[in-house]
Amino acid sequence: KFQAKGVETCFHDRHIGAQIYDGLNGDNWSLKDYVARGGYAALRKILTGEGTADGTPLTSDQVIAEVKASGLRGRGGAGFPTGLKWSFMPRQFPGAKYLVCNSDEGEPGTCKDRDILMYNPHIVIEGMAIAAFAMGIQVGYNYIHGEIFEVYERFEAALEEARAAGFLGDKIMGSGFSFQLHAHHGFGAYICGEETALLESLEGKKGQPRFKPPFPASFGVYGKPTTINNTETFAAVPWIIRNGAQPYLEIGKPNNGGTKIFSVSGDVERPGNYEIPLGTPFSKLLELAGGVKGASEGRTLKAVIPGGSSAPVLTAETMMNCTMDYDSIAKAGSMLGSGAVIVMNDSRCMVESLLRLAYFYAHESCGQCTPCREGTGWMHRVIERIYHGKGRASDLDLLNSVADNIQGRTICALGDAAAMPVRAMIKNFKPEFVKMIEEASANSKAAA
Ligand code: L3W
Ligand code: SF4
Repeated sequence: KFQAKGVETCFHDRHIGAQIYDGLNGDNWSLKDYVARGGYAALRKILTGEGTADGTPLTSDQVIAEVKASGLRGRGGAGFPTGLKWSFMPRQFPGAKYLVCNSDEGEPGTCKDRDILMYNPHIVIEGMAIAAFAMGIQVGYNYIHGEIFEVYERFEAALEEARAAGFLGDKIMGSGFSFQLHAHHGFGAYICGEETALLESLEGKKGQPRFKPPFPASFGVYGKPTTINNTETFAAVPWIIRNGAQPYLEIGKPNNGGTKIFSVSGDVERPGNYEIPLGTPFSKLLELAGGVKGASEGRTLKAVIPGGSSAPVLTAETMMNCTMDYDSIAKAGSMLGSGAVIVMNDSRCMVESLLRLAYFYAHESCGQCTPCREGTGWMHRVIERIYHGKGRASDLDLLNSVADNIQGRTICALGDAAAMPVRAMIKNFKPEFVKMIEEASANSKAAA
């Protein structure tokens, strides 16, 4: 009855200072177009030395050092430093080790990775090949979300092109480096975006998260060392290798270098994906997205979820003082997450919005941990009764208590992701919840 949906319309042509979207027109995804835009030059630079200062190929240490120096932070949600993660991979490990791209984009509001794979698939292939070279990996998988089959087909087509051109496979560009990359089609469960559930699913098992540690860096696919990064993270790598770490750092803010794609949805005039430098004021992003929907009829900004449904909601006032980067949003009490910006104007009922989110998490809990399995359903039922005029005076304390008993007590971050929005909505928009509960109480007294 309540469907938690992401945005339905995506655009690929709205960007400023773009690195990933640069030069895209919606049709020029193929290898020939990518090469014309400078594609695979970064991989060539590494493997053949073409374009390096002294004409010598780069070593894997040099590639990792460059990515570390760029300060690139993981674009999937946690913002973990990419170069540091790559340095965890034991390069002298004697057996198999794997590279995985997490394209299981399922966070409500997030729709950036599917656009990258659809309109610029080779940038991900090149980024993965560079990562594989840096970590001495020979096999990689791209795990693609199950509900976007056309994106899977597009990526498969790009893989075929890359193999035929010698950018994937044995002895790439005549070097000693070989890398086989495969696409894997998921089945649409949100939890498979959690990295260890994804690995389980990739192995053909039920997608349920594993305990961490051990982290995938030491125990990943088939128990082997595995590095897993988000699609957008891999897509950022070719630019860094081509142009250098310093220019990348200089786009954005200290500790928040480069561009980021934000999926702007909800009450804006032009919902879509926008690639902008990290550190851009939120007001500028809102302006790019056409401003608040209905502003000409007097509608105003009420609230924003800045980083996907897992991120705590922020009030309009707080958000208008933020810049779009990891540190500014964290300081404001939320998280940049995967960059899904859900905008709500003053027509929105926050109880109803929270009800949708609570339904989503209750539905998507994998059921392994009692606090998450029972708590998400419990929170949903309490919010549902508030919304349907049957709320009780004690319900807000009850919701906070259930949230407290979920957060930090589960195997994976889904429990926290379900608890945090509940607490933030009640904290920031309490009068709306109280009003609904008081009206319910007054109505029931009148009926009696
Ligand atoms: C080795 C250590 N590796 C950490 C690695 C770890 C992972 C990365 C970040 O959650 C968030 C979550 C969602 N040795 C390590 C280590 N690592 N310490 O670093 O780890 P972690 O645990 O901080 O984050 P996570 O479990 O990856 C991701 C939030 O993102 N989120 C979800 C977005 C969903 C999508 C989507 O649908 N595509 O992006 C949105 O906000 O709630 O907090 O690789 O292995 N000592
Ligand atoms: Fe499954 Fe929820 Fe536990 Fe994560 S927190 S493992 S989704 S039950």
